[in-house]
Amino acid sequence: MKATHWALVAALLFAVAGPAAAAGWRHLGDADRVERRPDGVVVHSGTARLEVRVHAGGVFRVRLAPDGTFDADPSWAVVQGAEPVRVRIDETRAAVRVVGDGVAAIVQRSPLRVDFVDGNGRTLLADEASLPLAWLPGEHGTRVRVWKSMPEDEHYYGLGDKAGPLDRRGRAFAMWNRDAYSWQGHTDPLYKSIPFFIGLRGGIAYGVFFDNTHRSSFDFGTESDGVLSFGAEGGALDYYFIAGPQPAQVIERYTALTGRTPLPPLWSLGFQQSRYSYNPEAKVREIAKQLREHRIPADAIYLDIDYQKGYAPFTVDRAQFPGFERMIADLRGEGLRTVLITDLHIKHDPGNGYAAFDSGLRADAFIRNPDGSLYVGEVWPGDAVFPDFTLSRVRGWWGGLYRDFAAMGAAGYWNDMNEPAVFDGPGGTMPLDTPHRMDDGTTREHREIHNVYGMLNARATYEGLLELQPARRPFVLTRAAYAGAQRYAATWTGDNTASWHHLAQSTPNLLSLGLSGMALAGDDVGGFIGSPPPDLLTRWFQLGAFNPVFRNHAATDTRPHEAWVDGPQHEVLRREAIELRYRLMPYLYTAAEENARTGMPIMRPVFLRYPQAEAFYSNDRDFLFGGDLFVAPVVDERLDAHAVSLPPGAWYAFGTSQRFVASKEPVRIDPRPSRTPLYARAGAIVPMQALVQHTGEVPAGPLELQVYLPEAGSEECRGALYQDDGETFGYRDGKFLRVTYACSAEAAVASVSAQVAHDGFTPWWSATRVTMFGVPQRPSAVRVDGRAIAGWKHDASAKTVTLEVRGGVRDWTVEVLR
Ligand code: MIG
Repeated sequence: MKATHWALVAALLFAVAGPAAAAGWRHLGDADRVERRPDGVVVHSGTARLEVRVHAGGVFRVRLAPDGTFDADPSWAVVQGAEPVRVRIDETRAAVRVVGDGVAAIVQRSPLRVDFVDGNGRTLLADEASLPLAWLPGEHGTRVRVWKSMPEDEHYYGLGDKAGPLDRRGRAFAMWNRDAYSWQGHTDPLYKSIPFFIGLRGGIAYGVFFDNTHRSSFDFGTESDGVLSFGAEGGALDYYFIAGPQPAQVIERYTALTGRTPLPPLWSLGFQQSRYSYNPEAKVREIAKQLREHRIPADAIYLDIDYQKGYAPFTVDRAQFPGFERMIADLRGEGLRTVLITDLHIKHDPGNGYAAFDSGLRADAFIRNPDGSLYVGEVWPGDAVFPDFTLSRVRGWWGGLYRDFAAMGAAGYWNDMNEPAVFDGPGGTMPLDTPHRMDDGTTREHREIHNVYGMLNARATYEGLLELQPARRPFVLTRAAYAGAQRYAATWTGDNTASWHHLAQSTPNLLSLGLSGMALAGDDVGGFIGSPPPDLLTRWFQLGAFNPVFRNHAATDTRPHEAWVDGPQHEVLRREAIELRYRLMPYLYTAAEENARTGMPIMRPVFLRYPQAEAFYSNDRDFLFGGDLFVAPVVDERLDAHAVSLPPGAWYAFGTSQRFVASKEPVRIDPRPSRTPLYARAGAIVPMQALVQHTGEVPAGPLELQVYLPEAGSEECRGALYQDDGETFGYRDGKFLRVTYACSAEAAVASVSAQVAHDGFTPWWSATRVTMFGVPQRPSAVRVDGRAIAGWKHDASAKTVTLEVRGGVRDWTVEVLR
């Protein structure tokens, strides 16, 4: 090693280890002994033990036990059991190599530390040699921390919905669920704790999941140049290293580990109208009527806290909502589902016949203080009590609270305030020493359960609904989350603000949630806090139309936010944005099914599909919607030409034959477009449908396929379609339809074909209308399944061929002879 390098190490030791050591941190020393296991090694170092095991293909688990005993702590997040993987262990004087599935963990003996290396010998992630793993015993548990070297050209993504740029490099973050009302770009922490990040360098990715529910922190180079670290205030040092090499594989493995989002009900992908609050009943009915009169397609209306009596969850203020059940049924008749807020804080209201409180008290469902008395905190209802969601029997009790609302026909539920937010509690939550009871009879302090509490609330809701309505896919919207919450709920980014800054912030937050396993996410379209000027609100609708959850919401005391409030010019643009989303529903639903099956997010950063495209590593504005559409939204108020850099390859302006090839020069769109700039990949096959006013309406007409022809023999051309009843779990018994599409463009013939991969559901259509983009010359003939057909159309100026393939579900091939 060069002398300068040693100087650097010394400086680092002084900068980081120095003060850390002074504060009493104990770092791992040398390895004394290595024990082999079928799936890895356990290494002894003094009293400490370090375990490095292969958990599943490409996934290593690293655990440290400072005192030599590993806690049998079951994880709240991990659902994947350790898989049998063939592991090879080689020992040398300096190191032990654990090789599983092409990736190696190299356990260096002096000092004891772990490096992860890929099959090509490239180091993916290495403990900082001068700073081995460390722990610091304290009054409330032992702090733990890991330091890793941080290559200069590495980028970091994930950690859930953190504010600020998508690339986390150069910043530090805490994990502590917090009611972050009016959060801004620099605010941290926010509502969720997802201690998972992705490292990306030169197109090669890996992931780290630090499975620790205590307050934790991640530092990407602020504490010390060239060093990243993560650790927690207590609990185990227990993390997973997840190999790629593609970022998509990292996500697939992370979501195999922590679970995937079950297929959502189709209606939840429609446009959702909300406000704090729509009350009384007449107001709700009025909004429903307006949606339909203005022909704003919509699938859901939310009732916020004011429908309840005295803000007591699971009650209805009958003075304001005399015909609550009838209202829900009438809305449903209009194709609008009702989503009810059901906060977890149960009003402390003894002796008044309040069922949620009385039954909870009887069931001993509420959290108690260390002295055994009920823990009471102030929230919306005034004095409130809090379910002990760590107990499975309490989750069961909570789930039963939905019985009446489910019977009334409510379609979805909104779990807000579940960080938990407590107005008069220390730090806005409950005291850290409040005990939570566990199924095994032990208790855990709030400091350990806090970050997972909201997820357990969502879990209780989801599982309860499944129990009540086993054939229905539940829809739950949660504000707080821990890793794995995607198994139970969709989410949103909390109380954002009606500003251009927040419009721009929406995309990195939602992309990050998608990278972190929570793909079903949206933000409050229009901004929650404050009143957006008309053009901001219009832009927000135009962006929100490409968010997985598309919900317009606003706080009390703000001006109305609905699509029609700013006159016909704005209404037209907002309606157009919503209509395009509905026309794209087959494509969107197919992307949602892919997410449920593989974890691949619906909204994707460009680097997810094009890992080598470094120009997009720090692009916070543009993204892919599904696999094949590129969205370059307008997120600032300036009127300048809109510059768009396209992802690699060739792209079409959506719905046209106008083709662009990505180059270093951005495409400039001038004058400023009235729609969101949208592009389809050359080689995309996009399934669409006729416009409907809600997802329950049967589209009139054929399935529509937009085929964007690639250059002869160049880009891959394919598409997919997934359909089912949109509502039940029938798909688990094979009641779904899957069609794959392929196309090719040769000099003499352009062809597109459909192949039915699974035929278990009969969709609405009895024909497919194919529109091929990029056909300048009038074809000499068009054939379907080898036979020439009539009735096709060529539009010379649009450079399209349109034709219809008769019949519902079947394989077919279309050939367009040039
Ligand atoms: O403290 O239920 O983020 O969406 O409208 C405010 C009222 C409580 C916060 C949520 C917001 C919701 C509001 N809630």
